[in-house]
Amino acid sequence: MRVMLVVNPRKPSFPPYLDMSLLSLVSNLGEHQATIYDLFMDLLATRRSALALLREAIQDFRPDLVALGAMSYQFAAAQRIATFVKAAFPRVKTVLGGWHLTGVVEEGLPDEDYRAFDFLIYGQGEATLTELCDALDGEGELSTIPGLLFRDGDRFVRNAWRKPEAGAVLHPPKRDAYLNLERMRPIMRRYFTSHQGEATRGCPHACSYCTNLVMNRGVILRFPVERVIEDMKAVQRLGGRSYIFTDENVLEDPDYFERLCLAILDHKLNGMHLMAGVSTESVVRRPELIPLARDAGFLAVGVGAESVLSKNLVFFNKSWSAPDLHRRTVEILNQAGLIHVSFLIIGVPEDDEQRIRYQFQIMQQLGTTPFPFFLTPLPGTRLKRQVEGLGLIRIKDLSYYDTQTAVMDTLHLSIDQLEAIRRKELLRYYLTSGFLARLFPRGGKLSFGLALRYLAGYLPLHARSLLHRQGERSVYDWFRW
Ligand code: B12
Ligand code: SF4
Repeated sequence: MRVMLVVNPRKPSFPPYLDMSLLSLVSNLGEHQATIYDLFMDLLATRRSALALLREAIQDFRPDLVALGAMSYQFAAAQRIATFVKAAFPRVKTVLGGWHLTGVVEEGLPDEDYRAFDFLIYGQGEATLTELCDALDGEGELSTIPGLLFRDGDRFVRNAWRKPEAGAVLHPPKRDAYLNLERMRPIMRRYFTSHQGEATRGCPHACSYCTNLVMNRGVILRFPVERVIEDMKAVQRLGGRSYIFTDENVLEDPDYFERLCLAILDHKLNGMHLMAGVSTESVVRRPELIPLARDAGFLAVGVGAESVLSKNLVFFNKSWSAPDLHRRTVEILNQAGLIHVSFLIIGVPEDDEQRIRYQFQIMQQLGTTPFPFFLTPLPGTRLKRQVEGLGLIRIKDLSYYDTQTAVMDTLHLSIDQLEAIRRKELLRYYLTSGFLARLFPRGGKLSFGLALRYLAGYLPLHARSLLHRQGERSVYDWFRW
């Protein structure tokens, strides 16, 4: 079977990311001939229209199956690509997988919005996609493949859930498995291009707004440290400099993380720029790991704080990450001279202007950069079930469910007011916090170039937050169809 995995071209932010999900899928397809077509990178490299590029790629590779993934805000783009593929190449089968679909399946059977797809895969996809390809080659039955939905006439039949396995053995990412590798090379080598990698997958928590629970079901997969090291070297060989861990919390297992950092130092890979997400509780548990992480090349981390109000954390089912742990986390990170942002979710039903402003101010006083998201009822989450009955959801079009657009009123504020408050608070923060000075921490080893890289990555997102007006399609739709 010839499989072409197409990168969803609807992406919000600079710098460009090389998606981890498709890399893992393409690397575990066994004997099947598979490639990734990074449509996003080709749009960057060529400035041509998306559908013309896609047509060319399909004519070039001649796939039997085109595979697409999508977050909720990207679903319409995946749908559009699949519709195009079915119309222009009727012989080619289409399959959709990923976070959005997994959330939708959690809520019931997908409806006619999915008619451009022949197959749907929910949950982690490596084994299911391989078994689907085997079955299409005549080896095995569709009805016995866990994690698959297949068509019976107009409707989908859903097979049983495929339980993620903590001990699953997955092949390391094939970093060169791109159809458009040559065109991508110059972009891959750029300072700001983020190559993604995995050390662990999964999270033991169940925050109400997060899709992780439906995807990974609390199962945690840890890859051997040597595998991570080999993968970092592969990225280096491609000329990559920035490596982002997609782990939900790279510090989840402190002993494992310590071994990883020591191995990075041992193999002299600490010249790469590493980034990761961390939880407050894990930073505070083993503070001595933070200077070690810095020495190993970790440049910036995102802290999963979400709020400085205990009441909000209870609402998020996240009281294990108490405000005090966040305060201590910021101290530890600042002492080590690591760049960090603290994620902040605003738009909780009880939020009024005062509560939101208070949270921005506290974060500023603590010495961290608030990185705000709007509370978004993503499909399959407990949050969606919680808020549906409250009548607060104003925007139903999922293309806006990017967490940077307010889609839900609070009991006291409309979505327009929420957007206006975020703009005001972000502006106030940038003008009064000494943000730029903090990019060059005393005793830290950051150069101006690195600071610029960091800014290049994060400022457009904030700029979008500042400039965005309700109803505008924003930077996501810059490419031509
Ligand atoms: C790393 C990460 C990022 C990175 C990189 C994103 C990227 N495009 O690669 C950054 C920081 C940039 C990011 C940003 C955003 N993210 Co994010 N991110 C994650 C995170 C933590 C891990 C994703 C990952 O790469 N995991 C490792 C890979 C190997 O696993 P995987 O992605 O789950 O892929 C498996 C399955 O999903 C499935 N699968 C996926 N695609 C496909 C396709 C096919 C054909 C098949 C068969 C299967 C399949 O099989 C894969 C292998 O098992 C997830 C949380 C999570 N646990 O999934 C959130 C998550 C994906 N992000 C989310 C969101 C909303 C965003 C943002 C919109 C806003 C935000 N929260 O920051 C932006 C959008 C950015 C963008 N570029 O599109 C949501 C998506 C939920 C939804 N229903 O839409 C998630 C699930 C977190 C959450 N809040 O619940 N994100
Ligand atoms: S938000 Fe973070 S800590 Fe909470 S369930 Fe999702 S990945 Fe885990």
